[in-house]
Amino acid sequence: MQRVFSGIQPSGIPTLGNYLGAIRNWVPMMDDHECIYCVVDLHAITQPFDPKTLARQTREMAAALIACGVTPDKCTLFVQSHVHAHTRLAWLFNCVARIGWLNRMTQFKDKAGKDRENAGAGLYVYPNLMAADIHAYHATRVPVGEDQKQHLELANDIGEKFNHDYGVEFFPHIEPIIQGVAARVMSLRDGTKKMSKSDPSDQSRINLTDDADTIALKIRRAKTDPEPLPAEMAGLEARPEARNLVGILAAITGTTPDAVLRQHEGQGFGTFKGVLTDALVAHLGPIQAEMQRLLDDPGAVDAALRQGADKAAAIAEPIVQKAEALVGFLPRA
Ligand code: AQP
Repeated sequence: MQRVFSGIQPSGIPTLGNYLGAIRNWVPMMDDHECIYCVVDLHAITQPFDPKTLARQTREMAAALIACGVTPDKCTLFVQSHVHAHTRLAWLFNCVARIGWLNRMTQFKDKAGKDRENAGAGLYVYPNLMAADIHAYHATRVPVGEDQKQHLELANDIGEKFNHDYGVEFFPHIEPIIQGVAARVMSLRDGTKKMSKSDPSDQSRINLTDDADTIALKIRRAKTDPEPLPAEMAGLEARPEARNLVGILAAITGTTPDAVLRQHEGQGFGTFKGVLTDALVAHLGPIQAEMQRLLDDPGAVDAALRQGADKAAAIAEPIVQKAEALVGFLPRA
């Protein structure tokens, strides 16, 4: 069975984008892969964050994952900072990766913005930590969006250079499991920008915890255009906001965008947004109820995460100790 690693940052309440693009796909993968799923709090502090809310957000993210069906019994679910193997291997990788490789990473350029000199060093070496997350488990399959492909290539470059430098075949090649473009959910305020949990505008996204009234309001206010819906997706090429709402309804109801259009052809957005709201409320309601039930007993969530961290460390410790031995460190007596 192939070993999968995937992570999600506790940088806010998970959005509909995180759910449709990542979390929902994690569930069926547990049937035929050995899955290691991680709430990556070390990554979350590479961008501005609030130390007062980080722990709560981390637990909430874990509860959201479990509520969406990422059952701790069927996978290894844990918090990144609870397993020290990640940072130890990341340090080795800081010394393996070349500055020139990191300079090519487009996500750093996007996230650092114009004031690059002032960006945190953690944001710069983020891809090395991501490489460590995966290689610490000898994971060979990683579900990623298009935007993360470059980081995965870097993880392979790092693994290969380590193997070459130390004359071993130690870190395996990682294959991406690419999620389709349709899995990319866009902002409700700007159809060219992805929906993001850290977007300053709460109106730009559906949070998994939004109640029915909030969902209805956000969808009602979602940017659209006055044209009716066409018969086929080709007719939505220049209408990114409309395309996004059609894509969301298709994803949430388990059909294709073209099938949605066949059913709603000629409709204006007043009617269509009502249908979309009802579908979202029906789909997210049970997830929210389960998440609330879990958060009413935070001790149980924390206990599940502790067990997950024990399981994760049992896999990662021997691998990272071996890497440290290859580097030549004196073992602790
Ligand atoms: N809008 C999206 N559509 C589809 N998939 C998405 N993902 C994120 N946004 C969308 C997927 O969610 C997973 C976890 O992402 P992450 O938390 O590691 O960071 P991110 O990709 O940067 O997500 P956010 O929500 O935009 O977080 P912030 O605001 O903290 O940067 C990934 O698999 C991602 O592809």
